Amino acid sequence: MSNLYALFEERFSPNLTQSFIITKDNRTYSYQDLLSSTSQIAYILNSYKLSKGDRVIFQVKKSPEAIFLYLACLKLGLISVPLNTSYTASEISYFLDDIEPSIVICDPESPIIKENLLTDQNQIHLLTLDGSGKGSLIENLSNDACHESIVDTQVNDTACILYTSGTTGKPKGAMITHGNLASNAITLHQIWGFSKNDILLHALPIFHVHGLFVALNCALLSTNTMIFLEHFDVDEVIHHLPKATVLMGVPTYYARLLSHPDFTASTYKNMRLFISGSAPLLKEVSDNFFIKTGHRVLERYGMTETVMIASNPLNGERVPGSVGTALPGIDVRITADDGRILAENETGNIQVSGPNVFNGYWRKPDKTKEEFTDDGFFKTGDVGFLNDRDYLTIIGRSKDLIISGGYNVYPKEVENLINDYANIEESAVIGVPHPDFGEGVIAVVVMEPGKKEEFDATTLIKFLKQHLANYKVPKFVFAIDKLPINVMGKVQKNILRDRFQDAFERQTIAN
Ligand code: MCA
Ligand code: AMP
Repeated sequence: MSNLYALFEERFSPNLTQSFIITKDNRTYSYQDLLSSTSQIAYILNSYKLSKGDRVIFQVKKSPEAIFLYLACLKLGLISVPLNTSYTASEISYFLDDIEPSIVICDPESPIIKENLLTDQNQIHLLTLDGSGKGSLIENLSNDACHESIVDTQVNDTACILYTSGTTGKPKGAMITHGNLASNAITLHQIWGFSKNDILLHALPIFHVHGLFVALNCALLSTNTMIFLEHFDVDEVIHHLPKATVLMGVPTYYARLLSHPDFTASTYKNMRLFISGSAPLLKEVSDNFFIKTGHRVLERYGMTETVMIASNPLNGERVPGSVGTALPGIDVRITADDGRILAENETGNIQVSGPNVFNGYWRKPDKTKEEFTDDGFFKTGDVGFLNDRDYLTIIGRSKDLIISGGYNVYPKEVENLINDYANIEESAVIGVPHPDFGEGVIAVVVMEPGKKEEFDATTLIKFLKQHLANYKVPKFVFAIDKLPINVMGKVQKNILRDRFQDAFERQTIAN
């Protein structure tokens, strides 16, 4: 049996009275509650006569019930497709067409309902689940209607599809298997020293690898208790942190904690481990955190397509600026553009292979092929080097990607929309230093000849907000006469990044 849910159930069955989730308003769910609610939701899903491999899209707020829904899908061998709650109608329409779900479960406020996105789709069942755990998915649950058996799956069967964009701006669904998730969870549980007594403060969103697979799967495998916050609110996190032993977050979390006056020694008195990932943790933040708390934040590295790849050690030297060594059983290598494998300390493309690497992009075999080398290594699109102790340092990306507060923004997707907007000839979307989000998104546009006077950043931003999740929308738009291009006709974004690098600093000063 390779079903990930079976692995979890085997671990928590002896500890059913243990608390699984404590919410911020002190509702407690035990592992017994997890078991019953998951079986009851599985019963409801199963009543729609779904088959292994059918897709279930959910765009729901964070709640314990949303976790039980994810677990019920695992249990039935259904493929979960969680969507970011800030996606707009146009973004969601693409996913609905691409994934062909059998069931969609969403918040009553989702554009799926508000903008009737399913009216033309045939045979898609629609159920609701709101942030308080209520909705049509839940209202018919009954203690007498449980689906107990776990569908047998193979390691290569897809458990989840998570969307990630790319250079064309069109999102691709990464097929993550039961085997990927199980091997990663087992490894992380071991190397980060999780035990039954850990209490994980979970403030991450649950529609990405970090919150759903790294944090949740580790907790499930260790039968941990999670303090479960709907989102990262620094005051709330500080309020709950004294009860926790582990926190996982993006670098913005650590920068916000550090600059909060109430983040004092009594707040982190029980903490054993602070973990950071999804974006580079600035050395300055890592050092200041260490000076203040005596804790060196453990930085690790991953991707949607590979889940976790490398980590600094629990015991041993945690090197600020490095993401540590490859996880056990995973190969990381550095290559030149011609494929030659590089020696230690030489900078090149980071490639990875191992049981963590996904099974390809949903219905995109050509795209999948492009991202793998002939000998089966996945091309991460990140650039870095390995030192003489095999510690990996990421120094940049060959892919055109901005990471803002841990969320990925693919410039092409934003540029495509801007270029279609009235009077704009061309645009470049870039990431520049942001004091809170690490990188912040800005756009640089060139107006059509004779239309310079028509430039209006406010209405353009308003238009973009209708089509894009908020975090992708440029915080500023600047108009210039001409984009810098190289001899190949490609926009030189590095020149633009230099020119606008203090865009957010200027704004902070202006405020
Ligand atoms: C919110 N806004 C953002 C971001 N978040 N803008 C840019 N980048 C962001 N990340 C918008 C809001 O909509 C709002 O817009 C304005 O910025 C200010 O919002 P604020 O209240 O300050 O933000 P927040 O609600 O406190 O959210 C910040 C956050 C959040 C807590 C850092 O972005 C977050 O939870 N990030 C974590 C993402 C994550 O889990 N990534 C993991 C991906 P307006 O003013 O217009 O309303 S998995 C992954 O990357 C790999 C595999 C890995 O290695 O883990
Ligand atoms: P995603 O597409 O959301 O899976 O984002 C994956 C990308 O996030 C990676 O390819 C890296 O560029 C970046 N990333 C994740 N963790 C780190 C880290 N610790 N340091 C630097 N970049 C990171």
